[in-house]
Amino acid sequence: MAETTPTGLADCAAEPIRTPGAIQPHGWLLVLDPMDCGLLAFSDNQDQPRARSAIGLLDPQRLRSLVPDALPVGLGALVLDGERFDVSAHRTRQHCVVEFEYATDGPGDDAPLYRLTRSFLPRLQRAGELNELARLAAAEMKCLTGFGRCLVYRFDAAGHGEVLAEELDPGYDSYLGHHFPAADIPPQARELYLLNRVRLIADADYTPVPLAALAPELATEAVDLSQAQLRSVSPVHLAYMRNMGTLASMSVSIVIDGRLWGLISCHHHTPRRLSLPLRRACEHLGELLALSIQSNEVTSSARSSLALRQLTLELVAQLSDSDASLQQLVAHPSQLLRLTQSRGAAVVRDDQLWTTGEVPGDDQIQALANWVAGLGVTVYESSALAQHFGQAPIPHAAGVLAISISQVHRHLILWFRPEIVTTVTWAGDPRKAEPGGDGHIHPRASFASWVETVRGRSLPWSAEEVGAVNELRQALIGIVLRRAEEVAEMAT
Ligand code: BLA
Repeated sequence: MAETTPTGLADCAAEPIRTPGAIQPHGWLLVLDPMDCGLLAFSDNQDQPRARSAIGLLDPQRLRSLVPDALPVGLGALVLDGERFDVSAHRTRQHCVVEFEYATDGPGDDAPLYRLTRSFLPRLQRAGELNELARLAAAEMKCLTGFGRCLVYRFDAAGHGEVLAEELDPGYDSYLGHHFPAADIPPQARELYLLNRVRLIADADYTPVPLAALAPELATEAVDLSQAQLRSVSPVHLAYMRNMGTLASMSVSIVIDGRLWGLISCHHHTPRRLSLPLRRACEHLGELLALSIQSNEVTSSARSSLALRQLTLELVAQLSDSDASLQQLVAHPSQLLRLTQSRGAAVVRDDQLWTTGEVPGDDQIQALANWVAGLGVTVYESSALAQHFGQAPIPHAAGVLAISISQVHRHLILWFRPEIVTTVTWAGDPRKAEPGGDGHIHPRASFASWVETVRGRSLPWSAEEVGAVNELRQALIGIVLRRAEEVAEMAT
């Protein structure tokens, strides 16, 4: 990716988003003592007598039974002075937090959950591949929530995101296929989104409501709001939303193997609320999608590993039948190249070299082999070799995969992939997150497509390909050892 201005991005990562000391105004919040349910603090849009009468309506047994760090539990609907609220509560390490959201007119029962299991799940199960899963999820989310734009968004290894699927109303710009830089969502936010799986920002123009403590010793900036539905969000992110023309947003985490794989992100041009039960259904949608993606990944990885293992066995069998010298591998170029989907390969045995297909010059290969051997690794892979080795790009070797067969000798096998020039469409120039006159970092102002041409890269090596050459390496070591034993036996 293009260079991102590092200045100020550390600020983003340092923002204490779990403890903003304030909430969004579409409800109010009480901080209670977890033992005696006494009032410790409340949001400033409430007064003390009303806060106390609200506590009187709650079941203290239920509040005391909450488990610290667990997700909030719904306490149902409650009417206070003629006004209806959706109530939820959770325990932090120190406090019991109770939230009262002004009830919305949206669906308030379990109908969305029923719909999810009845019609969405079977469709997910029938879907063949990732893009289809993502498309179904975007469509279902749009249907459930009525947001104007719903995106399914996947993070790559560097944390940049790519929009895999979207569902739009007229008047919403398309972001399909667009990439968003990692800096848009700083690390502490990603960490938090593993814990709380759904976040609603009802109105990006809102005025935060501060918490007020009854006792001076309680610093409201220290109240942990990580799991609070009403948590006030980062002002930088609110500016980001406004720049995007989005006044309401909701995002749902897609968590696979304990990792934030991506988000389902929803936008609306105007302020928008969703009821607690509906948000819960959205959370389940995210879980169903995550499970389906995971099972899809496991199946396709197993299928590809199996095919590669067969190829490895064929290669090894041919080698065992011959006089078992490493250079025999290039005598079967099609299998050797197919194993890693590469265009050229080389066998290096000390100063000797055998090659097949499209490869760099002999001297370049030897220099590269020297360098790889010096790294002291058994398997080396890069799909951007020029960033790591040599001053200039090497022809035919934008990407290299290599195995080292011996710790003593310079015996290596290398595979080469050519450069693939790609274009990446970013939603706005990612370098535009810059410090403003106030010294703080500001999100970029434009999300218009910005096309970057990426050079010097090959297609990435898959985990299965890296696994396959590692297996080949083990087998070759076995063969070499057996040959050495045979030679020793013949000598005695
Ligand atoms: C949070 N930034 C976020 C979130 C999203 C994005 C989805 C999570 C919001 C939530 O779930 O409530 C970014 N929104 C996107 C992206 C898409 C989208 C990529 O719709 C793509 C479709 N943001 C910046 C810069 C900073 C920054 C420069 O652009 C830092 C100075 C900060 N973003 C920032 C912070 C949060 C955030 C601090 C956390 C907000 C919070 O939860 O309090």
